[in-house]
Amino acid sequence: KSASPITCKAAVAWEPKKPLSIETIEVAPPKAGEVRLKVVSTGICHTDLYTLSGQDAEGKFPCIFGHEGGCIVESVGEGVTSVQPGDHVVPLYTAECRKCKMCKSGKTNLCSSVRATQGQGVMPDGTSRFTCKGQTVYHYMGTSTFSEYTVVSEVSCAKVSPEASLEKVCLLGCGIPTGYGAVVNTAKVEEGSVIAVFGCGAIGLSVIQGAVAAKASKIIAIDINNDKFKLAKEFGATDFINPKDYPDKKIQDVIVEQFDGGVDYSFEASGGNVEVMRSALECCHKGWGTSVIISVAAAGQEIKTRPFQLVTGRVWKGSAFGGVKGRTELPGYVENYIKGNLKIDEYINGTLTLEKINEGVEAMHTGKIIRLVVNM
Ligand code: AHE
Ligand code: ZN
Repeated sequence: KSASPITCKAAVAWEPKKPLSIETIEVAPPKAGEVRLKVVSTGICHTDLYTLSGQDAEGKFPCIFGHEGGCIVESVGEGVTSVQPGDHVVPLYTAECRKCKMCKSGKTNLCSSVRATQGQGVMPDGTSRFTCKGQTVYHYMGTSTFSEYTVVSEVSCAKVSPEASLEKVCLLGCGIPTGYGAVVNTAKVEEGSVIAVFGCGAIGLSVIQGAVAAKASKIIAIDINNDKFKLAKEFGATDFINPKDYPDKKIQDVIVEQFDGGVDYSFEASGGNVEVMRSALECCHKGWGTSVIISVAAAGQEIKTRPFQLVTGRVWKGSAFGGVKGRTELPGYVENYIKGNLKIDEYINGTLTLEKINEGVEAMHTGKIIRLVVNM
């Protein structure tokens, strides 16, 4: 057990809309039930950019963002038994304590053990482990992986095989399970189903992977950028629709006409566009079609449809982190990757050093990038 603070580099967000600032910070030792991690690699997700934009109702500043980490346990706090120094872990923004009402329900992955304090940017005891220039810096999503070292709760650590490269499995911290799990956990897509996915970024591609695994018969990829279809096709999408090719029609009507009354399942991975969420619901087949909302809409946004859509049997759902219970399920995702049954490398457009993280943030804004991985 380690009792001393670690001094290291981190990308600090001092205030909304400003570039991240590479700073020297102090990371306090883990308290009881906590784990200090050496971050080896981290992805950059659109949600990091969203919170940096100042639109996230839970955004706190100054803060260290990042929630797609590939990490090694550096030290553990009192009472920690499930991981030890040297273990490879993926930090979880959706913890899994296995003791709370949510975990015990068997109906959801939304563990409540640390969620309230996590949303306030602090550890469960109400304090932060990060200091910079004498100032307290907040945690983010219970993970804060844009730092060489971070502290997370034990219940937020998915221990995974050390055989897989952390530079790759970091992407299992968000994008991949979120889309894949929405298909296999939330929708429970059956063999032969016709599915549609709105948006072909990291989440949409992961929906496609999940749909291939579930043996969907048709996988319709929808995006307003034709460039996105190349990778979608490589991942297994069978049909491609660009709504811009139908300027005078609602895209849901196009899908209902072209696909025999609509799809069995649709997935909204558009990056939080509530109009797209409506289209995703309304392209579902009457009587049974189910639509799953995956992406995060800005604070204040609301969805709408005619109630008749639901009265006539369509179902509107949503899931966070693909309904994945991280400590239980992520080791299996890593095994699948090792066996060649799960794509991860294909998402990565390039790598960066922490010093260049703002270039990564800018690149994500262009929409041309699926994922960049920052190696610490
Ligand atoms: N803080 C936002 C909500 C953000 C949100 O919905 N987050 C997603 C994960 S985004 C991953 O890139 C999520 O899983 N939420 C479930 C949870 O428990 O936060 C707001 O609107 O206040
Ligand atoms: Zn994310």
